[in-house]
Amino acid sequence: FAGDKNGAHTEEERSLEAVPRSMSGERQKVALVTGITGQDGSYLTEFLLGKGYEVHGLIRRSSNFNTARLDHLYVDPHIAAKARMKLHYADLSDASSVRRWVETLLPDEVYNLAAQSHVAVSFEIPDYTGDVVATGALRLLEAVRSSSRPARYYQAGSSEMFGSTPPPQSETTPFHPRSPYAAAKVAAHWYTVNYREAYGLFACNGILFNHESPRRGENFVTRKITRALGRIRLGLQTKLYLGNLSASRDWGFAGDYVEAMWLMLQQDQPGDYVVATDESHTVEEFLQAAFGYVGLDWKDHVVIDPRYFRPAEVDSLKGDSTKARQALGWKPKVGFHELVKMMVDHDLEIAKKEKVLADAGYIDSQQQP
Ligand code: NDP
Ligand code: GDR
Repeated sequence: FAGDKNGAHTEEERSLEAVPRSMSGERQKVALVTGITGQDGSYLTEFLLGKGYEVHGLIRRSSNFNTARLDHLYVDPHIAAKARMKLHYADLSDASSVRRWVETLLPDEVYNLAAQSHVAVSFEIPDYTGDVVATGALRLLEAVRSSSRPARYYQAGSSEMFGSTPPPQSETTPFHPRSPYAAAKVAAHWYTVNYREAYGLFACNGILFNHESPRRGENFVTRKITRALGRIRLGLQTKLYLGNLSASRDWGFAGDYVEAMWLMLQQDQPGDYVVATDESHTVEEFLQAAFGYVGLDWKDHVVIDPRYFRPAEVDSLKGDSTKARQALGWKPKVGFHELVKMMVDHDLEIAKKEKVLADAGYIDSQQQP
């Protein structure tokens, strides 16, 4: 954190941040990332730091620290020459905080990744989801376009916007959202298009299909499966409760997808791009691949629990990312089976640590994550 673990800043630090310079004296590019503590935020930050950027992230207050995905990137801000990631408190539901950081930092690029991103949860808290996902994007766009030096803007759009429109889905496929989350993402998409058309803002929509990793939140289906599988393999649990296994998703690796976000903002003209593997698998196929990899049969462990069914489901998503591949020169590097193995291997290691603690009586192995 700049300043201290609470993100507080001295005036001296602020002025240093306003015009960051590399060791050679050149002006470094500055990126502002919302949702930096999330899965994509952490991969994007790694990527941008690797490109020599200074990265500022907006984090929201929580009663526990929520920066676990970034801890390996944290450098004490007192080592000013090395600390190129800085975190500041803000919230997309608080326009004044968003505007203040945009105007203070005058970033070259803004990546809007913040969201209440869980589709099922959006049915439980629709009002809040709409406020953060749709109006939050509008607040940020407004802050960017009215700043004294408008940044290039990336909006984290979603394949959920296609909803019930059949695959393959491309930039020209009509939206038919099936959840409050998806409807809010459609609004954010059109706000972004509108700010591009109305104000000439360099604003891009990435329409990203599902992307996963060992850093995926544990209540999304892929990670829920691999976390449980690690524990089942180590004898820490026996059952895994899931909802609809027949839904089909186009699953890629998050580490690959953040490069596409950056590439969109490096083009001569702003635009909207579908980012996907162009391959689709059912949840059941994911189960088969994951359990099969460690020599288990998923049918011995999975129990269907209707509480995980959604009021309206998105049955089938499969991208057509021809535009991104041709215009951005982007393509995914990690395929489906490699992704599954990466996540299972990672979660087997976590389960091994949990087993040591459980055997020593430090944790109750019956308490599932
Ligand atoms: P995560 O859920 O992992 O991260 C969401 C981030 O948003 C977290 O940093 C979270 O903070 C932050 N956030 C939530 N509410 C607020 C708020 N009110 N103000 C400020 N920040 C907030 O999502 P992903 O990293 O997976 O996804 C990144 C973006 O891409 C999201 O917008 C998501 O909707 C979108 N997307 C994701 C896809 C995917 O497959 N992963 C596919 C398509 C789109 P905290 O850590 O405190 O909770
Ligand atoms: P999704 O991801 O809704 O596609 O949104 P999620 O992993 O939550 O669901 C994928 C599919 O799996 C089915 N499913 C279950 N899902 C969860 N979470 N838990 C279960 O127990 C379960 N059982 C079956 C779901 O019904 C669904 O069909 C993700 C998020 O990252 C969004 O923010 C993003 O926009 C889209 O991907 C693209």
